[in-house]
This record gives sequence, structure tokens and C-alpha cells, in this order.
Amino acid sequence: MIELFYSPTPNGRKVSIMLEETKINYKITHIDLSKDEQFKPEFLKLNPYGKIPVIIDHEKNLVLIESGAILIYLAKKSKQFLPQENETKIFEWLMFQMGNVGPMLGQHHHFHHFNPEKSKYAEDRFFKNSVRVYEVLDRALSKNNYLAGEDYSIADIATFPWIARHEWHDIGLKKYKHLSRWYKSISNRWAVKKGYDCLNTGEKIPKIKL
Ligand SMILES: N[C@@H](CCC(=O)N[C@@H](CS)C(=O)NCC(=O)O)C(=O)O
Repeated sequence: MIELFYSPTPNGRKVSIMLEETKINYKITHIDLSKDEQFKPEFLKLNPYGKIPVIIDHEKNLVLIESGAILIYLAKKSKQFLPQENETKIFEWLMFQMGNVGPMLGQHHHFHHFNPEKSKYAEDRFFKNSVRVYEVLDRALSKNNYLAGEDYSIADIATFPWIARHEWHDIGLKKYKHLSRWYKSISNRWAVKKGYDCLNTGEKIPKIKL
């Protein structure tokens, strides 16, 4: 059984969606970031950086941090969403997510929405980089149905919850035809809906406003 230490954020949702998709038996331990529970000593023993997601595979007595590593581990464990013949391209897009999509959109969220002082330099920098991320994803998805090719993979599972925050980005997802097509099709997957709202609070995947 997998225990997922989770909060309803893009990095948390990558793993809850993956667990639903693979049908691996799991339970959730909610770490309330608004209450700083990530800094409690018992959680810092699992992840010294104090960030979710973390999993424990209780059968193996294994603690694992970092969402990319967790997705690879769960893909290998379930033999799903990481076919060996396409591993190299899947890793390429997974690394693009880990190194660019998450960090750029994440900083954009902060400077665009939460920075009380306002910093034009930071807002412009992360907005422009977020637009570049949308452009790169849209171009890739104009060539293939999914990021790494014709099949849905952990690269898509990693990227989807970040694009699900599109309303925060103010970039206008509907302008990106291929990214919008991809987003809508993944939003309709039953496991994605379930993983997105794994705390059962009734949260719905944001639709694209027309
Ligand atoms: N590189 C890490 C990033 C994890 C991360 O940034 N988690 C955020 C939530 S999306 C978090 O725990 N934030 C709490 C904090 O920074 O105190 C991963 O991919 O797992």
C-alpha cells in the first residue's frame, strides 16, 4: 500500500492522478500547507525540504520525495504510462515539466497573485517565461496527441495539473488550440477527475472559458 502525503496543489495532484490511473492501492495523509504542517518535525523526517508530495511504499519500507521520481517509481511498479520503447522521449518531457513548467508557472502564480509589494521585473519575467512554456507545449501537441508521442504517459500526468491552474495564469489557454485539445481530453478522464479531487471536497477541474 502506498501512503501519499498530499495537499491539493499541482505537485500533489500529479501523484494522486497517477495513483488513480494505475489503480494502485493507496491512502492519503493530508498535509495542510496553510497550517505549515510541512514544517512539523515528523514530516521533515520524510522530506527535509518540507514539501509535498512524499510517498511511503509500506510493502517496501521506502520513502520517496520529488514528484518526478515518484511518477517514475509508480510507473515502473505498475508497468503503466512509461513504455520502455518510448522512455527517452517521456523522460525528456517529464524533465521539461520538472525544470520549466512547474518552476516558471509556480513563480508566476506567486508574483502575479500573491506578492503584496508587487515587482514589475519579477512579474514580467515569469509571465514571459510562462507564455513561452505554453507555446512550447502547444507546438509539441500540434505534432502528437500527447507530449511524448501518441500515447498518454507520465509526462502528461506531470504537466496536466499545472495547466489546470490556467485561470491563475491570465495567458488565455483558449488561444492555444493544441494545448486546449489536450487539456480537454485529459480533463475528461475519470481517473483524472477522481485524482484531482482525492480529498472529496467537490473541487472540479477548471474548464476553458470561451
Ligand atoms: N520539486 C518538488 C516541488 C514540490 C513543491 O514545490 N511542493 C509545494 C506544493 S506544490 C509545497 O510543498 N510547498 C510548501 C512549501 O514550500 O512550504 C516536486 O516536484 O515534488
